[in-house]
Amino acid sequence: MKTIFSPLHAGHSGQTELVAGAIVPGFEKPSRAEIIKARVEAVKLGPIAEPEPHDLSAAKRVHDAAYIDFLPTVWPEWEASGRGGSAMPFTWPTRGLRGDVVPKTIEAKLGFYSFDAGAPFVRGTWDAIKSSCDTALTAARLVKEGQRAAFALCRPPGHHAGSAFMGGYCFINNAAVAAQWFRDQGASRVSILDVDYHHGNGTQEIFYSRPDVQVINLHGDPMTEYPFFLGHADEKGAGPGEGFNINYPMPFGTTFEAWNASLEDACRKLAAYAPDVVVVSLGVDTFEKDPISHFKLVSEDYPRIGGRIARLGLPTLFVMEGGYAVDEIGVNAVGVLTGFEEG
Ligand code: Q9C
Ligand code: ZN
Repeated sequence: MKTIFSPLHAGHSGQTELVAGAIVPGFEKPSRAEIIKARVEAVKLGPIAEPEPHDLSAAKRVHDAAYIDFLPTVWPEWEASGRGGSAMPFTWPTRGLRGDVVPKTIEAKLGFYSFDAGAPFVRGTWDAIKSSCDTALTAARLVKEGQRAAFALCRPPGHHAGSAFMGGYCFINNAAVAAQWFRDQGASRVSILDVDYHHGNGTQEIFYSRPDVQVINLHGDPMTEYPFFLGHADEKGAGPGEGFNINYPMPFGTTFEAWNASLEDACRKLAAYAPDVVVVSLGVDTFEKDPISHFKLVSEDYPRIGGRIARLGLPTLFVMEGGYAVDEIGVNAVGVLTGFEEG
């Protein structure tokens, strides 16, 4: 299958994050995408091409226009204000505060458009966000034009970003933008299968009241795992979307055997929905050596995941999400893709 990749991701580099009370170098770093790209080349998965630029109208189909228009202003305003380090918020309009007035200070605007401090900006961040979205849309077009599958090697990832908020390393929800693009191109139904270790809270929020995009998530139980405030099994969709959001929260220590039982159930529900196309939010932070996660999948499990997805027999867009064990991220992520091609 073809891979879409943009070198512009590399400008989103040197971010810092807050971990257990300490400011540390970000886990979501450029080498992640470079190592995956090198593995795509090493196994000869297929050609690698750069994304075509798109205007922001596709992103604005699932995100608030004001939120998208804010993103390119963040770094210039942060820098002009004399602030240093990575641009990130400190204050959020949580319960008891006003969430209906956009403040004027850049740090406050970041809080207005975030749910955590986990999506830091540096100088090259906007160009990376834009190229990541373009990557998903370009790969989506390959699938629409008849390819069985395509790989959007997106960085930064997207599944924590909601209609009007960033967080968890995510800014634009690349998978959601692609899913909506398929709908706008004539697909009747689209399924999003999110196998990243973390719950894709942004994707769930975007499609929660809609029957035309099925959202299925396999993830660490939010009672004990980030993003904590969404991802429970009783979140099944609202109104016309009731029944079209499906969550599989799992405990720390989950091995492939138990995880795979959730995948099997998910694939049956997906097949019953009979979508025209599947968008896979592909995170490999389920890996046993992932530095921020607590599942126990091993490298041999990833091709089996790809094989099961292939047996759905549906056009499939893979969109890269998380995975922080950089030494094995190429083997694991591309393992899903080679498993798909052999399946
Ligand atoms: N103590 C994705 O995998 N963890 N995002 C924060 C701070 C945030 C993960 C831990 C994890 C975000 C796309
Ligand atoms: Zn994740």
